[in-house]
Amino acid sequence: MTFLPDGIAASGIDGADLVYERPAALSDVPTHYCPGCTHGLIHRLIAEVIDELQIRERTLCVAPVGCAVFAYTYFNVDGCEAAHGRAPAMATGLKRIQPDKIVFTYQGDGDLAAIGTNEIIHAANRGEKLTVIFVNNANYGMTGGQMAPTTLAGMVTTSSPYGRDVSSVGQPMRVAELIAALPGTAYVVRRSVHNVANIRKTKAAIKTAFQVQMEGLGLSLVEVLSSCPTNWRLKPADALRWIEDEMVPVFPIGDYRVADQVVPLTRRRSSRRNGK
Ligand SMILES: Cc1ncc(C[n+]2csc(CCOP(=O)(O)OP(=O)(O)O)c2C)c(N)n1
Ligand code: SF4
Repeated sequence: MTFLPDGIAASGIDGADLVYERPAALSDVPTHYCPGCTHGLIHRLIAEVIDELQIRERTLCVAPVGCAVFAYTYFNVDGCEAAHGRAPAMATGLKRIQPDKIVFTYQGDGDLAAIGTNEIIHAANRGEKLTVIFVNNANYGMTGGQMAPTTLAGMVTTSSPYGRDVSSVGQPMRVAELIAALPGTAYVVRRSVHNVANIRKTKAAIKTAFQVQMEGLGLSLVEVLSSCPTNWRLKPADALRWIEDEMVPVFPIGDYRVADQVVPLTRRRSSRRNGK
């Protein structure tokens, strides 16, 4: 029997007409994310990629501390919960004892760029063969919207009520640029999910990042600009516009490290898209 949410059932749409299915790599559980939050969307992109690469049975997820703390319940893969910021260290251990597994961390900016800065920098420098999905929403979402290393200059948060003062706390940290400078990395890019075109590009980048790990090429990291309508005090659609207007100029979308061995992976996909 096809499960139809109440709204769709009431609309009279036949379940047989639905083509938008839940990826096998996502669990069938209710979400705890706020309405309009793009964490769930990013989860879906990762799950679609895991399905397409047929790696569900050998993928391990390392969940962070932050709004994605329950990520291990949403992905239908084996998973672990790491202490605040320690996901790359835990992932290193998992990958080293089971090199045939595909190990990814899913981390917010407070988790990765504040308390976990040390872990990510050293994992990248060592060239651990991991995939890191780094969700940048410019604040500490889960604990009430405090200032994070990625908070924009002048941005008001619960712990910077007069706006981020860069003369005392520094400029927003550009993680993709920072990590790309480390020699152990193979693929480091920044993407965004504020509109459909960018969502598609984000999915392609996540796929490349997993393929880089499958080929054993080095650390791959995809930074994703993500919305936090609740703490930004914006409606979901306005939050997406805020990403485009305010975040993208500070955190430019782009490729920051694509190692020579990774280039053929990206070419293969674009020639398939062009029907070659
Ligand atoms: C050692 C430790 N310090 C602080 C906390 C409190 N804490 C939990 S989540 C969080 C912020 C997470 O923010 P971020 O990583 O940006 O993720 P988001 O919630 O925005 O997705 C903090 C400070 C904690 N759980 N453990
Ligand atoms: S607090 Fe922000 S990041 Fe956390 S679930 Fe809500 S909207 Fe998403």
